[in-house]
Amino acid sequence: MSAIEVLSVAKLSPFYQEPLQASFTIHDRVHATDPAAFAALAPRIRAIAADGNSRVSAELIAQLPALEIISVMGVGYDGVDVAAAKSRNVVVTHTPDVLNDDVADLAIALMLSVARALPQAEQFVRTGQWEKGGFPLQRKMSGARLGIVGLGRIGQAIATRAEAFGMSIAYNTRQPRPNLPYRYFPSAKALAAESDFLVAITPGGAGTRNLINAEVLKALGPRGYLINVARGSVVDQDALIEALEKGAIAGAGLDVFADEPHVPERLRKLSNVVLTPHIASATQETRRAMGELAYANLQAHFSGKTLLSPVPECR
Ligand code: NAP
Ligand code: 8YV
Repeated sequence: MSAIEVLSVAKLSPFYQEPLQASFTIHDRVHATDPAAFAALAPRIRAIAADGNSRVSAELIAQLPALEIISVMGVGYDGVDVAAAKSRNVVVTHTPDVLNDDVADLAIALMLSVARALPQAEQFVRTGQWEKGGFPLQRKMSGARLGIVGLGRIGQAIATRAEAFGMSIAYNTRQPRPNLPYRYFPSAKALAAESDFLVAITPGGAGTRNLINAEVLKALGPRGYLINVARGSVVDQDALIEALEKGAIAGAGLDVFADEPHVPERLRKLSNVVLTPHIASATQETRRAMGELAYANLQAHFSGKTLLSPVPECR
């Protein structure tokens, strides 16, 4: 298959890059680094390899007349213009399910970290402050009220873990899930008002932009924590910083940000936040599984086999 030419639009994980290189001819980010070379090879590109943070615009798709498939190594594909792809019969695939455990684990870790002030407690020991007295009391997570905005694959994995912490679980989605044993709220604001911890785990993109806004944060209130493991775009970041600075909410655990990898200094300076660099799926095991699935989708496509995991719009 090495004659098949693939444009990679991100610095891909070796778990995706290496099998790709063994099977296809890869052009690594040429569209961004060498427009002249890209113009020459664009007519031959039959696939795009991307990750969950990649932008694949209608403009890029339009420049690739032979494009057949966009395979994203990530479950989120909000950076891909799926409508533009579909209008050209280009199929889009992603990597659902294989990362549910890791992302749910990190959501729980952020909840515990921010409520129990784990980064500060760790520093307290390292800097010798313990010698001078005990660490201030923090907030109990077990038994608290958890609100999940987005009860899909990952949201349900978070709920399962939270059950073991004796938390009462409620959620908000556009469509209620009556088959699940959790209380439904028709809006994120109504859910926030009844939550101690509010976890955002929806897709990103236009449909969820600033879903968690100033009103939702106000409803969450001064004893409430926001956890965002979805996309930075899901939360109004300016409103969040203001709420954190004023104590309108108790704190936040954030894995994703509005303009990654840039995190505003105002946010970085706050002590009531725990910040991680978009690492929810970043374990060896899970990134391997994601890379294998992203690669397997390309292999299946070019072998005439059924795709393993097309995005819902392309099924
Ligand atoms: P999924 O199974 O498709 O679940 C998405 C959930 O969001 C569904 O329950 C959906 O329900 C709900 N939803 C969509 N739009 C909504 C809205 N406007 N208001 C309320 N709920 C809404 O997706 P998943 O596999 O759980 O992944 C979710 C997202 O997590 C990904 O798209 C990605 O952005 C993010 N993620 C982040 C990381 C990270 O590294 N931090 C890693 C993996 C995934 P309805 O359709 O009924 O509304
Ligand atoms: C990674 C993610 O950032 O799957 C997603 O949607 O956000 C993460 O798993 C990324 O996609 C790794 O390629």
